[in-house]
Amino acid sequence: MNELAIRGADVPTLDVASIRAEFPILSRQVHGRPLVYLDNAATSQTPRRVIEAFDDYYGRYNANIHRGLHTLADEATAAFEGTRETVRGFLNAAEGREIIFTRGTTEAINLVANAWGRANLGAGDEVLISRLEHHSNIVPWQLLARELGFTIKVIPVDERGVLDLDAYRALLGERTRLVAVNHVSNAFGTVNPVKEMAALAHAHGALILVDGAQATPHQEVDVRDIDADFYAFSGHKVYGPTGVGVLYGKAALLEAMPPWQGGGEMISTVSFEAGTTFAEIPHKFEAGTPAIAEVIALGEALRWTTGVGLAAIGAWEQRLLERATAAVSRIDGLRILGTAPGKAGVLSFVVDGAHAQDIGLLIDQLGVAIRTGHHCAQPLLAQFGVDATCRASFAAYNTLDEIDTFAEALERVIGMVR
Ligand code: 7TS
Repeated sequence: MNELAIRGADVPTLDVASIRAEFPILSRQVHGRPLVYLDNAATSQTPRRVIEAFDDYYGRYNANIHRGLHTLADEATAAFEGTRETVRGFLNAAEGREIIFTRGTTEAINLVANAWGRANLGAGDEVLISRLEHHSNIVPWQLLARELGFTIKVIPVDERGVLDLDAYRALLGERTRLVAVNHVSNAFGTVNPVKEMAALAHAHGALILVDGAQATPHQEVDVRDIDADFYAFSGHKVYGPTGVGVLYGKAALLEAMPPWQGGGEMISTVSFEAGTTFAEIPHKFEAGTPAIAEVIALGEALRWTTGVGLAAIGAWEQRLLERATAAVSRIDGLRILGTAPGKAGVLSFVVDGAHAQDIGLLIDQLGVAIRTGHHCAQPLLAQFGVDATCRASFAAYNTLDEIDTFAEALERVIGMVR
């Protein structure tokens, strides 16, 4: 088991063998071989206690929240609101009411665009995004810009996939209203200096929205230290369920924003004569019955993640990344895309004479799950002259043996398609 335990300078040990035992899916076979799951940036797997949270909820206390004066409703409400407190702690937000549950990162960004954006953006204004963005932090701004007439400016990246901070400084100006950037790039793994970027945005009177979908699974996040105005992440990338995510927003900003979706739970009073008044935050932004079981299970996932420790998880993933990088670098004609110093556990690459899609399909036959395609980052891939890459991405439960299996399988597959 020595190989499976790491001990960094002040990083606690990660016992990967016992972590693996908590994930039922990791013992399944694919095409007759043990599953090697390296598509964690798309969706991570869920430990048993997250899966059991669904059983517990539907088997014991399924009820709509915030509205019933009966035992089941009280229990469901307490578990749901308990998760809000878990998320507050996870992000080190100042108050629970700054945590809004959404369907995921995508919906969180659309919420900011539609609620804050519609109230604050117009012709002559500028929104800065980066070339590293996932489509979910590009398209909502494009849709809104078409309607409201503001301009989108793009922070460039260099050949390593590192944001050009001098260009960022030059793009910031008195017209800049918002900077919307990811914390960690899903396609390349680049970790962006969001704290520094936030300070620069604020110095120009602009707000900053940080897309944390790829950061929260790999490192501790402190929204107050970053001084993020908005911060978004998805449950299913951080050992939790699909269909749930979070928007953090500073209380004063959320309070000043109009609601986005209307419906039950987000009102104070509704009257045909006097009109409608809205609930306080966070409920103003949580119209309708939310994904109650998913939110409760997300709480389990975040407690599991912090229990293991994000510093240890991040350090282990660096070991996996180093091993994988060394192994694939030996392959003739293979080019790694995204070589930012200190990048997260994401390995994107292309291979001369072998299309990414073919590699992905064939390596799946050997039980290895990687991602192939544009990773919803077409503007980034276009700069590098490719329309698809293969991407292996790592999680706490991956082993060094799995990395070796992946590298051997990759060599075999490339030999087949060339
Ligand atoms: N932002 C980033 C940085 C992402 O990586 C993703 C999903 C999203 C936003 C959207 O998250 P969602 O949960 O709302 O869909 N990224 C990926 C990926 O890399 N492969 O599949 C989904």
